Amino acid sequence: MSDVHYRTCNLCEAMCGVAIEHENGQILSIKGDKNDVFSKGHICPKATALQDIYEDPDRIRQPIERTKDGWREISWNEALDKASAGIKALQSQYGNNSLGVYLGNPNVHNLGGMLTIKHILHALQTRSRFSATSIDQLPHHILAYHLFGHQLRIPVPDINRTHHMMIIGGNPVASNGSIMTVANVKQKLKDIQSRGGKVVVIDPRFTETADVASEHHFIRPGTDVFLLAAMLNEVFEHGYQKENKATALCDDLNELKTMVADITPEIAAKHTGLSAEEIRRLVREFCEAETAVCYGRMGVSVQEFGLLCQYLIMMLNILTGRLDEEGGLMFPSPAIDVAQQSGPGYVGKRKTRVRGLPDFNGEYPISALAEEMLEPGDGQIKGLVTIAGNPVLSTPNGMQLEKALKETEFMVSIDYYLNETTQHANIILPPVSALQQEHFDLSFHALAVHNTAKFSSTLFKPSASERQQWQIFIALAQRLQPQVNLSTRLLRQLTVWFGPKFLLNSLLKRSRYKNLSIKKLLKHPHGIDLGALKSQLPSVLKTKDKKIHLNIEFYKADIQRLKSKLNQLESEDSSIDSKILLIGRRHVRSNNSWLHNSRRLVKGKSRCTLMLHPDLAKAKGIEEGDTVRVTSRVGEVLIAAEITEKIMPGVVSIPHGWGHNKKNSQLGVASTVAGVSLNDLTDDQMIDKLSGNAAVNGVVVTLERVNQASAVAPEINDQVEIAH
Ligand SMILES: Nc1nc2c(c(=O)[nH]1)N[C@H]1C(S)=C(S)[C@@H](COP(=O)(O)OP(=O)(O)OC[C@H]3O[C@@H](n4cnc5c(=O)[nH]c(N)nc54)[C@H](O)[C@@H]3O)O[C@H]1N2
Ligand SMILES: Nc1nc2c(c(=O)[nH]1)N[C@H]1C(S)=C(S)[C@@H](COP(=O)(O)OP(=O)(O)OC[C@H]3O[C@@H](n4cnc5c(=O)[nH]c(N)nc54)[C@H](O)[C@@H]3O)O[C@H]1N2
Ligand code: SF4
Ligand SMILES: [Mo]
Repeated sequence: MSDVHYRTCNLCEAMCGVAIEHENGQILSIKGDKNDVFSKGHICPKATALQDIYEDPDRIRQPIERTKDGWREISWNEALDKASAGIKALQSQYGNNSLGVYLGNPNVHNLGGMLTIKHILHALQTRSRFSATSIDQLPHHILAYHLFGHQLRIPVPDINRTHHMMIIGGNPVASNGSIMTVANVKQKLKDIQSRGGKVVVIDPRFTETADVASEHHFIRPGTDVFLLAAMLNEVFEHGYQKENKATALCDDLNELKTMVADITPEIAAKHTGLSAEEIRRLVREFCEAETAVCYGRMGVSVQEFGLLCQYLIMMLNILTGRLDEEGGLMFPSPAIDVAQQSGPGYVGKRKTRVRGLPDFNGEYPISALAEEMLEPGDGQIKGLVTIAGNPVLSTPNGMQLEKALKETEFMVSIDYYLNETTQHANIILPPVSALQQEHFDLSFHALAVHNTAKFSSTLFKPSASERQQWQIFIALAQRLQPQVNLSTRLLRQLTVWFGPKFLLNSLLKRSRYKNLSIKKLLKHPHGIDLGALKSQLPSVLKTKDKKIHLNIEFYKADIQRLKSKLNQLESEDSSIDSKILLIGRRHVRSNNSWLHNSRRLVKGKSRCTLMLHPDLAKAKGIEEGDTVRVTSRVGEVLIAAEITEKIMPGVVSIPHGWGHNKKNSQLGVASTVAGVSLNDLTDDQMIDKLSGNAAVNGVVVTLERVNQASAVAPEINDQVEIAH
């Protein structure tokens, strides 16, 4: 007899409920759970990957060690002993900070890992910490810290009730939303229009989201900051400001007026590609709408003015009375308030050794990792621990990082794939896959557009020889740092005995919602509905005086940089092929770099193509399917051309996360659809100076048609020199 298991898919931020039919340890089907209180039956094609990852013969199930004769399986005890001995030896020779740590994206999707990561981070005793945050949402955290007093106090669009949504640099129909946990976003965007509202998309590509929007505007990559400043300017010009509870809690908002005074819609029009009239109309419609919200995501976060862009977006929302209002930008009320469980954050306490880039909350910008490993001298990073990350494909100038990893003296990876990054490790410690874990979305309930709570139990029990991520963390911490104070010792021991579930349960017991517990959640396998977003100012604030601090001086300082950029643009030739700008893209059947080993997801036409506009193609003599050499300051790739009007002339796009052609990976399926890595072109020196966030959108490239009709050369990465 088959059975149905209900759980939340943890592959992306959308928290879809899935119904998994299974029999005798075999999965028969994965469908959307129609009764799920949050997602109501919606899933995307990636849900099937839950099965594919679980069954993948390439997924590592036992620790492995790299030897002269290749990889060999070793026992957990041997692996953990060797990993900790290697780390200790490195640190005693070169100092604690000679060990780098990189945390990748799936860490925030792993319940046990999240509840126990402090043990391993503490035991590693290094300040050389990096993560995917600084090629992603770092601006959101800095902004939340500055304005609302905590890095995790992040308001989200009230998409369910808004009448006007302006989306700048986000493609939620493909990505399923980010810093806005929402299932079936496509329907929700249609619903806005059905209730008489409008969805405006501003993006250098006519994306899948643009396709369902009311209107779309192309924008030249990296120029959003001018558009947003001009929009604020226009708000002041026309007196569109609206007072509400949020504005009453702010410092003097009029100070913003001088900040943006010089950036008129005419100036923005010159560089963005939108006309001054369009900009004025967009502002008017936004301000006149019954409810409205402006939402900016990766496209504006990972560019040279990432933080200033996010600041201006927030100011637009605040100034026009949209913060903490229904249909505007609202704070979720999750069952577990993650902001109560962690420190508020801090900006720029330390600087990186080589380039002097600021840290945030103890993490340095990822763009600095490779140079910190390659540049000799005191404080050089000589060894690395990666946890759920693939920075060779995911971070700027991936080949430079690859070079650094080849030279590293000792490396441990906690990961279940032997991929472009982990192949450089000495020891790989593999945790179990998603279906073998319990799940509760600590991170994404807190960013959700509707308040719910759901606990998923384990579908397949791990075998005696497999380990949960948290078990690896604790076991490694015990070896690295056996002498700890009594409370840490106790906490480690209790976690070993009861699993991190007891921690979750105690957090639920302290929830703002009464009578919550794992036991209660287990009785509701489709989740518990906790209601729509509610207005929460000022109690939601974590600032000491319960006020919103604009920190205007910090952001004003960046206006000088904006003006230099403006001068630079003024002096540039604006013909279509004089300065070609590269951007990324996401596809609904993919997830960063690590779902390409699922045959069901990668089948069909290659998706790793160079998108370019017919006018640009013509100017460069490129035809559909031609192999094109794309060159940036740091590298080059050969890739097939896909000519489409759905991209702005003068802009090209390559999806990130491909490039599975490295010799020593063990990715049977992915290696047959290798593609090339976008991050072999993105530049580690191109950052948002204000935040330290990577700037991977708007990279200057040149194109050259290669006179061979065949597809991408298989080992291209090995032939390319890194230019410095
Ligand atoms: N050019 C460009 N680069 C980008 C982006 C972009 O838009 N453009 N996007 C950026 C963004 S938003 C992100 S978040 C980063 C992602 O950057 P990373 O997190 O470094 O890369 P991923 O591809 O997500 O790799 C995840 C790794 O975790 C492993 N893994 C999966 N699940 C688990 C688990 O439960 N436990 C453990 N231990 N390992 C697991 C996988 O095998 C894989 O090796 O990439 C960034 N890179
Ligand atoms: N299918 C799928 N889903 C995913 C992921 C995935 O890899 N695949 N990754 C997950 C992760 S880790 C994250 S962080 C989220 C990201 O979620 P999103 O931010 O929604 O994802 P992107 O597709 O990167 O959207 C960025 C958009 O910005 C546009 N853009 C690029 N440069 C600029 C610019 O200069 N200005 C403007 N205005 N727009 C620009 C791009 O064309 C693109 O449409 O997605 C998550 N979901
Ligand atoms: S959108 Fe797809 S990958 Fe994301 S949670 Fe839903 S089913 Fe999973
Ligand atoms: Mo991300």
